[in-house]
Amino acid sequence: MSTKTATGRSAQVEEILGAFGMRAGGTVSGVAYGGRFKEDAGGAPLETHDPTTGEVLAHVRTATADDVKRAVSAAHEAFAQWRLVPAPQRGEIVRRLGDGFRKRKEDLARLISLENGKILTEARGEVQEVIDICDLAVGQSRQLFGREIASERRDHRLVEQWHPLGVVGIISAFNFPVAVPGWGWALALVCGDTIVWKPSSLTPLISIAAQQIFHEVTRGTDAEHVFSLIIGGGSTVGEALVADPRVPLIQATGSCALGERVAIGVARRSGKAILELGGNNAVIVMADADLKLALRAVVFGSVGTAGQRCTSTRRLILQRPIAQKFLDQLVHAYRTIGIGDPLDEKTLMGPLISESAVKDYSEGLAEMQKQGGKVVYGGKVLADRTGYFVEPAIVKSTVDMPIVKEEVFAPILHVFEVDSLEDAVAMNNSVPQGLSSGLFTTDLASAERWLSASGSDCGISNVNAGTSGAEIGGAFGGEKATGGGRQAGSDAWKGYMRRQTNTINYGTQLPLAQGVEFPVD
Ligand code: UN1
Repeated sequence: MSTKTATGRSAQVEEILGAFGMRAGGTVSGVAYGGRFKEDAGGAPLETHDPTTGEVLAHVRTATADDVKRAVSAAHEAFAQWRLVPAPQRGEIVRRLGDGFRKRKEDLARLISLENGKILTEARGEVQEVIDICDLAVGQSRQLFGREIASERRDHRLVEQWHPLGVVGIISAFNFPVAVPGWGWALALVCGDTIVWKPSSLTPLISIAAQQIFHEVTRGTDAEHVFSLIIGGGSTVGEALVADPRVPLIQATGSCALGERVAIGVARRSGKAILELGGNNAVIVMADADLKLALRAVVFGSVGTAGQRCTSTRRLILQRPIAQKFLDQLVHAYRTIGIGDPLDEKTLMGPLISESAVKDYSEGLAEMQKQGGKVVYGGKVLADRTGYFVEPAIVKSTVDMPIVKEEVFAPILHVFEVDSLEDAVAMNNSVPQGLSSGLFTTDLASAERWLSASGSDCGISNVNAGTSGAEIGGAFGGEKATGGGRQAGSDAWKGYMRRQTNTINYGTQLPLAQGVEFPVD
């Protein structure tokens, strides 16, 4: 650690953990159901690390497959009552949840910065994202409506309504330890579902803190038992959750490989999945673009969160006339990025999450070079300090490099040159993933072509805005290998409910649809 003395740092760590009743080197339970933490959880012990120093932050008691069964049973039982609570009253609980996060915003942001390594402003933004989705869900709780459809039969009414679905399993990743699962909590709860949450084992303390907020907010209410936490490995806890037929929906965020396991596991029992998997997001900068705007968006997209967002910009496609100029400006901007302690307000890039993430970065870069990529900036692991720090890297690549089709979850940006918008769009669409994309141009026709049916094939497609940092009001998710799921705003709530079509005959005859005659005396 370069910016603080060891003692200063330890005091800071104690203070951050202390805000949630935890202490450095202590042991905490990562299992909670039925409204309380289980202090005797007996799964494999887990250590969580401070990515800034590499030191152990705390030890966590994890769930066994039996705990998962018990947590699902508790959630299943709670569902029987929770689904009967009027939706706007469920919304009231979610309003209090949002207020709970508002009250603890700074404490939680500091814990996120500590355990996840993202810089403070982004950590605050992440907690804000939970608050925002709670606000949205409160309004939504009064708007869970179906349609009335014109019936072809006299004296008949054809309607659809939406009912609570059941227990929702939420599997979330380290990179957005509260915002992305928060999209699920907020919507699932107003929709009348109960939740069993399996967060990433890389950020257990953050999820324990979130669970505490949940307990504080719901103690003594109808919602006391609706939210469970099961920290533990994917092969025990994750698989048990995915396989449980009492969990009709799994919301999962993570790699494409994880998504495949979840999709197959859930399909085996005809469950539903909302998947948000890998991205391989491109920004295209046309020669007529406002380059200043584009530069800021590309730097935030590629270096922000140390390149560990699913929406991080991984490919930069430059139109040839401005390519060299833009690349020079980008390299210049990269040089000014302060890398260091994420809790220091001046830092723009914190550490990667783990030693294995550093390995993926180094191996990814080595493979890119082997395949013909040229590193034009960065590429080094910062060995002058403790923790998991690397330089952000820019690599001049070619589309025929197989690794360009993969999501390397690290701050590495591939740069390409193209002649036309058509070539740029084809390049954007040439990877297996389809999450986010952005075009920078001042030409209206180019912008509209980009957004048309033959433009970007991604779930998120922007004009003069980068690939990351979406607002919660829109539906979030992507196509192809990204999994096709949609979360957060728009009508994503429908994914957390079951639709029922109702035909009501208020007449004295029984006319059959499609004109079928079936006389019975
Ligand atoms: C993710 O990285 O899994 O759009 C989600 C964004 C954030 C969410 C990222 N609002 O970058």
